[in-house]
Amino acid sequence: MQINPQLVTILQRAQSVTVLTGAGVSAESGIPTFRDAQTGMWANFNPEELASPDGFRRNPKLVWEWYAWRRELVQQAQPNPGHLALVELERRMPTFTLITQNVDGLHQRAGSQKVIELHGNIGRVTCSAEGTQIDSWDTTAESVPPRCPHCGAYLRPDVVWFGEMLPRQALQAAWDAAEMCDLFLSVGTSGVVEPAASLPRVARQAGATVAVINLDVQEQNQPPIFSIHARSGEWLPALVR
Ligand code: BV8
Repeated sequence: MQINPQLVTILQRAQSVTVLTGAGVSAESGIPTFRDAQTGMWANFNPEELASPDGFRRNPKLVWEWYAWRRELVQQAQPNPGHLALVELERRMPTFTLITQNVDGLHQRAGSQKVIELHGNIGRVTCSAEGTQIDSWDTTAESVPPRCPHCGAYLRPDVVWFGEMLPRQALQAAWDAAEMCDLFLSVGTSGVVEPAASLPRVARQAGATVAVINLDVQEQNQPPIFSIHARSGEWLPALVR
């Protein structure tokens, strides 16, 4: 795969690179993206309803089971060449920030050191009443979802649901990283979900070159904006080759 020579030159000259990833980066690890029709037993459910406080209030058991199914997929998944290329880019760049919307922890498993998780992590569980992280709970209990060992409220995945605020520090760090970079890469995201979707614009307005790498974009290279129709698992390794 050929990388646009103008982009190669920009990367070579860049002191600071910020990357935003979405579900498309994990798609090549076998994890369905949000916009893919839900597969199998979840085909009839709208992820934006399941991933919401109302959805959890309405049917905590269903939502807990949806996350248990996704957690299983994540545990069986392996980081793909796109994740590994971002580890190499982090090693190479004087200043590098990886911001992810993904909740699968695959960037950390690939070896990325500094990952800003805007939407939390499906591998962590919190008390739905106190918000405290819970590392273990009584798995023999009948209750689904399990109950908090401290207060008895339902446990929930440590992710940001639609309609919930993002972790303030993570969002501020992401905003700062967008504002101070020379090159901003948006990879494998439909750019629908706010406030993450605003980060490329923040970078552009601060003077950065912005490259969007996605499967549902038209190829169009008008520096300082590049739209690249490519698979993240092919394009990112070619970038760091
Ligand atoms: C907030 C964790 C302030 C959970 C996620 C009305 C009421 C309330 C809020 C709103 C409202 N209207 C709008 C909002 C704001 C809302 C929002 O943006 N809604 C959207 C749907 C319009 N945002 C929020 O609610 C956020 N909070 O704003 O708080 C507030 C509070 C109250 C009231 C108002 C405002 C919270 C958003 C966080 C939601 N949680 N995840 C979970 O995972 O279960 S978001 C979820 O979507 C995932 O994190 C996912 O990553 C993310 C975004 O999707 P993408 O990553 O882009 O994935 P997607 O499937 O969309 O696209 C994949 C892309 O990859 C595709 O383009 C595909 O072509 C491409 N692709 C596929 N394969 C490849 C590839 N590209 C390259 N290579 C490949 N191989």
